[in-house]
Parts: sequence; C-alpha cells; structure tokens
Amino acid sequence: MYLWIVIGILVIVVGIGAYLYAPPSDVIPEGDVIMSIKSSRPGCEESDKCYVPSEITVLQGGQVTWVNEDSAFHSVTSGTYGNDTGIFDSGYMDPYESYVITFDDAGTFEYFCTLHPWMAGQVIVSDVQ
Ligand SMILES: [Cu+2]
Repeated sequence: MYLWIVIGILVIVVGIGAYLYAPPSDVIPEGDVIMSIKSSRPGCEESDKCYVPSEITVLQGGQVTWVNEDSAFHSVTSGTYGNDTGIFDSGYMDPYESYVITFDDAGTFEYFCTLHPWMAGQVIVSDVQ
C-alpha cells in the first residue's frame, strides 16, 4: 500500500516536471517573409501570396528571416529562375524551417524558389546615411 502511494507521487511529480519543462512542439519560428501554404502550386503569384510579403525593405546591415510555412520544400535563392546570381541560396527548406540572411550591401536583391518558378520576391536594402 505504502509503495503504491510513493509510486503514485513519483508519477505525478515526473508528469508535472515533463509538462513544465517540455518545449512546446507547435512553436513556429518568427519570420519576416513566409512561404505561404500552397505556394508550391502555380497561382499564388496572381494574388502575390507566394513569398509574403514578396517585397521587403531593410536597412543596410539588417537581417531578413524567411520561414517556410508550407508543407512542401521551398528555397530562397538569389536571382531569377534560370538566372541564379549565386549570392545566397537556402537550399531546400523543410516545412517550418527558417533561413536568415544579413544584408551588408545596399541594393535590390531578387530571389526565387528553385522548385517553383512562379515564386519570386525581392529584398531592397537601403543605404545607411
Ligand atoms: Cu517553392
């Protein structure tokens, strides 16, 4: 009888501990730009919902974080489809994976998804005065 009470208390303590210290499994990294759901299908470009937002402005030296919120692979690759400029490339991003780039040079940087030619966006890096 006493043994069962001890075991019962242990189970409760371990249970509460696991509940308090387990990292939440549904945390999605915060992104500046998301690859939206169903952007793997053609048509998102018609409503400008592939990369959201498809155009983002940051100050020189600033960072942009992309998060793939779709269930398909996507990439963030510099240039345009068929004309990869080789400045940056995330590779295939899994669902909910994030990718961060720091932009040290001012200018307009176009990017696209190597898997879905209709997905395109740009980062405008403004000069620090
Ligand atoms: Cu894609």
